[in-house]
Amino acid sequence: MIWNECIETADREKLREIQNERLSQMIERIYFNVPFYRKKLQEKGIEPGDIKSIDQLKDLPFTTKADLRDNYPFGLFTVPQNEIVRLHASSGTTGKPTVVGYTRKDLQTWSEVVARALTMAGIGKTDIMQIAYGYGLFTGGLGMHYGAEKVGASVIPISGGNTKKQIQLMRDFGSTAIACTPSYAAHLGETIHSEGIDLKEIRLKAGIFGAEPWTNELRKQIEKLLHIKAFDIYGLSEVIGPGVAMECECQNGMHIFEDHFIPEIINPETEEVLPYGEVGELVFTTVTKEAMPLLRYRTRDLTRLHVEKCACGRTLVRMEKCLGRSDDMLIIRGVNVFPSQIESVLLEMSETTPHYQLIVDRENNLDTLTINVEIDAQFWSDEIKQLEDLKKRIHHNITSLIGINAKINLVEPHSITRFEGKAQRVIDKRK
Ligand code: DLL
Repeated sequence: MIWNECIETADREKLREIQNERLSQMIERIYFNVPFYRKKLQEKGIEPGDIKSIDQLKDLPFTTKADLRDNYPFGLFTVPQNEIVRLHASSGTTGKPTVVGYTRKDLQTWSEVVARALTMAGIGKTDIMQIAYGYGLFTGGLGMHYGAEKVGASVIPISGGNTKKQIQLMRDFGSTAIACTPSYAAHLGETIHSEGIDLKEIRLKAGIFGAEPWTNELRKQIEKLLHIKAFDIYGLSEVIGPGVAMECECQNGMHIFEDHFIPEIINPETEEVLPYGEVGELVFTTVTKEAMPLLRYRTRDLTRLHVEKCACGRTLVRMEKCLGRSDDMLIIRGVNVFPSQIESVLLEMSETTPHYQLIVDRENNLDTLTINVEIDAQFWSDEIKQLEDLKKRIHHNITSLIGINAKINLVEPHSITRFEGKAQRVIDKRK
């Protein structure tokens, strides 16, 4: 089923017309209402009436996370406070949070895109949906919540954490769908198994996982642990929250809701726009947002776009699973390493669990990488030889993929910290 057939399967020419018109209106809104944007546009000699087509996007200025911080908290809002009905914020690792505001219409847009996303995963009126993303300033909980209500599912707003209670409600209420981070889904699955709960008592059929990068290998593990189909959902608070893009049943990339969020891929160094199919940084222009529209917002997420029509019938562009964020990319002795590459290697091996930790340090002016790998209980052995063999295999597989010599530590089952929200797998001691 398709939630908004008219848009999701629209002819690309028709979609383009919608985008052109919305972009032109958006430029007008930000020019007249946000001093920051007026200045930036004037610096490029652009007047509101000049922009008539999305082909002109490439000539427009970018917005970065630093711009959001500089205008903290409400400097990029285009409407007065009395039109703002919700505020969210993402914590970030340093300094002030990034603030986002929504008008009533923005909240409707948000529910609409999440409704489209959930429909892609086959979720509707007959479903009981457990929302285990955090509720609060994080957009995950409330964002999914209103979309799930819109499709008519019975929503369980349990929020993140409290694993025992999650499992109890899952059994007692008969949840058929769950939304949480993929790392937490893996933890839930493992707990169900370690508690000896019969999977027949669990009615889950679909999981909506996102908010952090995850590999197809982790997908397979979660699907096996929970007997579900696992879907990838992408989003970021600055743009709206969850529901910027979502996988359909074909699972060959996430369809971007382009009538609201126009994507571009750029070379992060030269800022030049790259053609479909090339890897680069994802940039979004939010053409319908009222409270805080963003012009060419640099997400730092690395991926590529595909425009060919999908077998599901949708014509919306697809983005591949994120490789990672350019700021999560580790440079170890000059070699670029993404945590997701290491995850793929580890999870292709049956002996390891989806829990690992990367520790980067510097000794004698040389970068070092240590990987703590948690071993599945079935394979944890008292025999040193057996563990040594496993360690050698992991070392070999990782070195042949990333080309650097990592120190591998095998650690006992259940010894690596579990996260209820986004997992933190990298400790970079060089910083
Ligand atoms: O994580 C919104 C969200 C909530 C998305 C629930 C999906 C589900 P932020 O906290 O602002 O918002 O973090 C946004 O998380 O730029 C990506 O780096 C990463 N991210 C989000 N979804 C995915 C995904 C929410 N499916 C940042 N795959 C983004 C990879 C993701 N990375």
